[in-house]
Amino acid sequence: MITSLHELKTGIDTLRQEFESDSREAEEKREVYLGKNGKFKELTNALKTLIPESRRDAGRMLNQLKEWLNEQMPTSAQDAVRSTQFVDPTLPGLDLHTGHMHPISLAIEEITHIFEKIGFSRARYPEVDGDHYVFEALNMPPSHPARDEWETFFVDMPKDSKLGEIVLSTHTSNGQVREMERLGTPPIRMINIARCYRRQADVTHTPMFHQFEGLVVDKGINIQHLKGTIEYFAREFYGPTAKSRIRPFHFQFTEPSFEVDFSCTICDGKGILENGEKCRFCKSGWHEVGGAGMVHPNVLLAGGIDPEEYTGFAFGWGIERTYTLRPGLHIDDIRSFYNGDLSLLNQF
Ligand code: FA5
Repeated sequence: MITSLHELKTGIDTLRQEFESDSREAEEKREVYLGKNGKFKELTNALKTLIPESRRDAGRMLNQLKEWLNEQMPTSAQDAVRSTQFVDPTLPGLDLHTGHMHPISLAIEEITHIFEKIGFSRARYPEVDGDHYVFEALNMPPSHPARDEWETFFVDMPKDSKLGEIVLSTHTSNGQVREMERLGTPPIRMINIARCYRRQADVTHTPMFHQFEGLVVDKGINIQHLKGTIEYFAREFYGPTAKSRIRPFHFQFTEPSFEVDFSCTICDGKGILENGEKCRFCKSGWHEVGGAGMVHPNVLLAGGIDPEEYTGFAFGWGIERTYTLRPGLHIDDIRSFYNGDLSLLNQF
């Protein structure tokens, strides 16, 4: 029991010496010296046992001791910085894994932007549409054999008096006559990007896929405008060395019609790699991406436009297919776009 200031001073000095030679970890030391039943608490009992006149000085001495003890025992954060294991608090934190938009959404944004730069406007038309816009207005009357090529999903519901049978649109060309009807008079410069559906599934086909459809109608539009637009897209999307070509083909709604190819980005359109081997990605130097052609006069008529006065071109390409040709991407199976395959998604 402490009964004089002298005894208290001796107790304080002893505690300091003991503390200085104590090799315990800071946390443990804090508990032993400043804890609820710690050594400092023991000394404070003197405040009860000293005569009242000495208590003021005793309080001052004990406060000084407490301050000193606190200085000797840093908080754990300071402790970490001072510890032998160096921590640099200015380093950037751990990179959090963040997601991003789906590649198809990114492509839609990019493709829209590319065409907007040359005066096209994005249009959107129903993906559940009628036979009228998907086939009939596109110069494919009922029972026409050309309809067989579009492996169509029919919706099990009554026919619509104007639209006919309801189908899941097989291509974005259903927007052609809709856009002509919407605008009435040319000029028309539409880019229609939408989901399409066909009864197909393999490494290059999915039952649901995306197309982007260009339609330009005005006075004096010819094949050179079509070819120039295709070249422009190839260079914007694949890079300045990309080339394009058109090959004769047949679609009911364009005349003449073409298939559109872009040069292979692996072998630069040569079909042969630098080491002399045949390019296994393309085999011939080219990849087909979709169709194109000059709008058939019957389609202009269906849209209420006089084919004697106006001409137009149209093209329709698959987004998934267009992506598989992009340099730096490895997409062996386009079904991976839709089954959550991270090896594909992480490439974007
Ligand atoms: C058409 O769909 C025409 N409407 C294109 C067109 C538009 C021609 C305007 C003339 C004028 P095609 O059936 O070839 O054409 O399809 C075009 C592209 O869509 C294909 O080259 C391919 O890239 C993509 N495509 C078609 N079916 C699928 C599918 N099941 N899965 C993924 N992509 C597909």
